[in-house]
Amino acid sequence: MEAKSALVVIDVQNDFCSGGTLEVPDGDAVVPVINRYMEKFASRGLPIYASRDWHPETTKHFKAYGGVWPVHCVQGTKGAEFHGGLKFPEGTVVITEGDTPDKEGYSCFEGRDPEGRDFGELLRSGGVDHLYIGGLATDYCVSATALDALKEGFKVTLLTDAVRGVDLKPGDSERAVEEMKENGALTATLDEVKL
Ligand code: VGL
Repeated sequence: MEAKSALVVIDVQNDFCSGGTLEVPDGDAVVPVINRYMEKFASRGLPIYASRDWHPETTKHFKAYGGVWPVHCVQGTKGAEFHGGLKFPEGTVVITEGDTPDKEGYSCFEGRDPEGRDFGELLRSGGVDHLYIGGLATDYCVSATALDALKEGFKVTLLTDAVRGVDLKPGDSERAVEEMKENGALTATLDEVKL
C-alpha cells in the first residue's frame, strides 16, 4: 500500500469556541481555514479525522473533581458538538477521546473511532504515514496529539494557520510549537501544503 497523508482536525467543538465554557481566544478563526484544508484533502481522496473531547459529567479532568478545567464538552451537550460552521466531507471519521472518568483525553491517540478502533491502529491499517494537524488547542490537545504521533513514528506537519491556543500562561502556545518542532514536527500554511 502506498503511504499517504491524512488530515487531523482536533476538537473544534462549541465549548472551545466563542461563547463556550472553555473558550480558546480567537478559536472560531480556525473554522474557515480548516474547511479549506478539508476540501483539499477530500479532493485528493485522503482521509480526514475529526477528534472530539467527550467527557462524562464526572471526570478527574474537571476542577470540581481535582482537575484544572471548567466543565466542558460533556457527552451529548451542545457544547460538545462540533462547531456548526465546519463542513465535514463525506467519510470524515470522528475520533472520540476523554470519554471515561479516569481519562484526560488530551491526545487523539487515546481516542477511538465509532467502531471502537484505536486511532493509531486505524492510521497504520490505512497506510497513513504523515499527519497534518490543526484545531484546538495548540498548547493541549494539538500538541499532545502531535508529540504522540511523532513518538509513534508518523511524520507530522502542524498547520500553523489552523490552530489557536489557550495560553493559560502567556507564551504557552509558542512554547508548545517549539517543542513540537524540536521533536521533529514540520510547520506549514494552506498554500504550502502540497499533497
Ligand atoms: C483541551 C484543555 C482542556 C483541548 C481539552 O482540546 O486542547 N484543552 N481540555
